[in-house]
Amino acid sequence: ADSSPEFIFRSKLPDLTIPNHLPLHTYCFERISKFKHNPCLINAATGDIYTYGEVHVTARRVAAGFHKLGIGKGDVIMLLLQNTPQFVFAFLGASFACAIATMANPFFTPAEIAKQAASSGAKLIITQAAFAEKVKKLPQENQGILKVIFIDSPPEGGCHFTSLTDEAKEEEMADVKFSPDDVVALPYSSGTTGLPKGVMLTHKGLVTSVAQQVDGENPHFHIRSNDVVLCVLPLFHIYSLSSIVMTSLRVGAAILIVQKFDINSLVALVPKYRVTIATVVPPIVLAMVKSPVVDHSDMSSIRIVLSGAAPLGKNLEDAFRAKLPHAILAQGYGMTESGSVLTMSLALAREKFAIKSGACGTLMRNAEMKIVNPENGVSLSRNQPGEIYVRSPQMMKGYLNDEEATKGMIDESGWLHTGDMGLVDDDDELFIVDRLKELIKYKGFQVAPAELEGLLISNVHIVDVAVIPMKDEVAGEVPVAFIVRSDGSNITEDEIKQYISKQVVFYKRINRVFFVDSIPKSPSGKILRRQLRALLPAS
Ligand code: AYL
Repeated sequence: ADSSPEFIFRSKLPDLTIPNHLPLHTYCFERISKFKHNPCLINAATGDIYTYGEVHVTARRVAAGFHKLGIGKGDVIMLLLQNTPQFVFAFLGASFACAIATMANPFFTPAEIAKQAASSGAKLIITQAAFAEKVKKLPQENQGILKVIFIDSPPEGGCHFTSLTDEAKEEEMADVKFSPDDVVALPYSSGTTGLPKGVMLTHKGLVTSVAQQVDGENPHFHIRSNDVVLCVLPLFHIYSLSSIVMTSLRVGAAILIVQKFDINSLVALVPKYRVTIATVVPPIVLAMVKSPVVDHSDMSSIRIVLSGAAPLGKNLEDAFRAKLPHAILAQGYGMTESGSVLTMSLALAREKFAIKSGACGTLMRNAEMKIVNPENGVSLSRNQPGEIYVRSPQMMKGYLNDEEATKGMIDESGWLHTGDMGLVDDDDELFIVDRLKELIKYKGFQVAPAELEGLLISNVHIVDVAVIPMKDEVAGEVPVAFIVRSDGSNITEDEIKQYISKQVVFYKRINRVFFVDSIPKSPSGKILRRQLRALLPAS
């Protein structure tokens, strides 16, 4: 591979100067004087509206409140929240305080939450009364946790979010020494293999990612200050945080915060708030296509529907375009480790390009991409599928406390190996054709096979196991298990499913169980997942 030529792909748009020496919050609010009185956050659940000025002050007060609690530079705050304005206040507050926000799914089981709290070294947890039971024992079990704060009614003796903001003044923020390489966000992702790991995203990386999307003369993702952007995707996922919240903040758009996807409430919210940009995942595109209520609703305000985080089939894209012809349907592709978005459709640019159905977009500016033959490492030219490698300043600094996993992901020359298979066509559009890595995507949510395999193997009735994805029309993929039962055991499919569902969040539940005599493995003991995939019933 050393002597063969390298084919390095770049954006079709010119590179831009990115002010990535700035802290994330400074960058996001850089132009706030232009839209201080404009709506920034709209809470769909209550109708409350917070202007840019209000969000800015509140975030600074939260930072001051953190300081009063002894939370400062490099300390980790765990956000265990559904989509709420307080999520944004706390995330930005952490940035102002030079602290780190780790985001977890509030629907996680107590065990899943405890794992992330311990792994991230969280000192503070910010959550809702609805999840109080799940975190009740945490401060006793995990001595590092100083406090649990509730954004709504705290349980007896609990602490309310307003205690952070009410008693603190902006001026009381700590004077911290900031470096662009400081970590600001710590989402969890299993990457190409193994268990979920803390992904260290820096101020520099996230500023770069937002700038790649919305900055410059001809922004790749042209959001305007008069846009109303739907935020129904969970804020604990980097897709939502980056491509909805941070991009909107930078340009002064309004963010409509919605807690839960439901097609009936969506079709009511769109005309009510004149939503212009709907950032979604493929199952929402499917629901919009299938649901008859969409036909009878006023969707005319929507100018962009952005789908990402999981594959969107060409047929579904075409069906959607036929149904909502006035809207631009575009795709974004990225991963948590790559500091979110890597490619985005250029139909979203200020000066639009024509795009093809099924494409995942074109590489962002200030980044490099290679397509590599996974068998021999040879760099491939156009129209040939191979593993997607990327190199750019928005990538993660590494996995928290896991140098080995970091090395497995980013090679010595700085290329991040995505574990996705794709090709770049003659028009610079990327098509994802397959996934090499273990990862299962249920409606865009990550399911790590290693996590389920670990739980299953600890069951005495099971001697060997492999978990792989199976295609599913609604979820995209669901996890299924191949199980080798221990001698004499007749544990059933249902018992295995129940054993897992007690321990994990809903989307990690095992959908089917296949009993086998052995799990196919390579000489080095790696599960041959492809062979197992071939055994699945045809869908
Ligand atoms: P993670 N098509 C096919 N597969 C995709 C796509 C897509 N458009 N987007 C993501 N994936 C898969 O870390 C792919 O296997 O981040 C990728 O490696 O939860 C994996 O999902 C990464 O999963 C955006 C648009 C961020 C997308 C994202 C990616 C968030 C998903 C910002 O604007």
